[in-house]
Amino acid sequence: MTGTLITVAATGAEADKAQAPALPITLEELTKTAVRCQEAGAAVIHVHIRDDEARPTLDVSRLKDTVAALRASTDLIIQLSTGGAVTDPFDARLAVLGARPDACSLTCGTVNFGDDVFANPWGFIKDLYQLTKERGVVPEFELFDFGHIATLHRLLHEYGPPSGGHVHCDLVMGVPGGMPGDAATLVAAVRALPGGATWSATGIGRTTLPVMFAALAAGGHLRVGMEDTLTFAKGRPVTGNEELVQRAADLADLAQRPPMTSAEARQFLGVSPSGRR
Ligand code: KMH
Ligand code: ZN
Repeated sequence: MTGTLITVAATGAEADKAQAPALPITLEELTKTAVRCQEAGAAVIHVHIRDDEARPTLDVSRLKDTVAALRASTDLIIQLSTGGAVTDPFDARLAVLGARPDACSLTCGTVNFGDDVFANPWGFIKDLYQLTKERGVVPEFELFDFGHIATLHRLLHEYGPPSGGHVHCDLVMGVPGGMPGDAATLVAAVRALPGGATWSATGIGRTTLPVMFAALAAGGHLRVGMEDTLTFAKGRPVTGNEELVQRAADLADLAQRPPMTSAEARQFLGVSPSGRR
């Protein structure tokens, strides 16, 4: 059994800074968060950025600055979101790879997303996948529902293995419109994954804890962070991403699968050695 890969999804595109003051939205807030999360046990940071008005943006020059700042201050694997916000056009989502991250998210299908639709048609998925291979960016396959797993099989069958050679997935559970965040669904989803794939899981909102316990019990890895939950316990807002990472790291220790270091995670995921200077 390996250690536990812990990813922090620190910001997301949906939460409002006014309602969640601990949400990191400036570059300074994000780098401070990243340092603290690495100390607490994270090995990967899943990154969404905001503009000067705190709105989500995919501006490539800002993304480049973000990648450089995170590389200068941490050893974390930098995984840029190509999902962005539900309003982002496909060309802007493809252009994210121009910021030269270590890794990126790649969602394997369209899903209802609360009152919105998170659109990921086949044509976009295959174009993004081919671009990750051309640019040497390691994709993490985001799976919000069972149909996304079928599309992942098709993608690998038609276009071959990803950059880095290893398939790692993230089950994003409990999104209103996606698969529910419970143990039975997690086990069924894991059974349907391609042979040899590894996986993390995250549960949105109140499904955070059931999904985390189920993932550890089933031998998976963990994603946590303020993109996915703003509440640490009933009635108690999250005070910072690091406390979510610390809780995941404590549970991983308890499960006798301690958090992977970034160096271990690079080897595990097939990400090339740190670009830190
Ligand atoms: N913000 C969601 C619409 C990703 O980062 O790749 C999509 C999302 C997935 O967060
Ligand atoms: Zn995201």
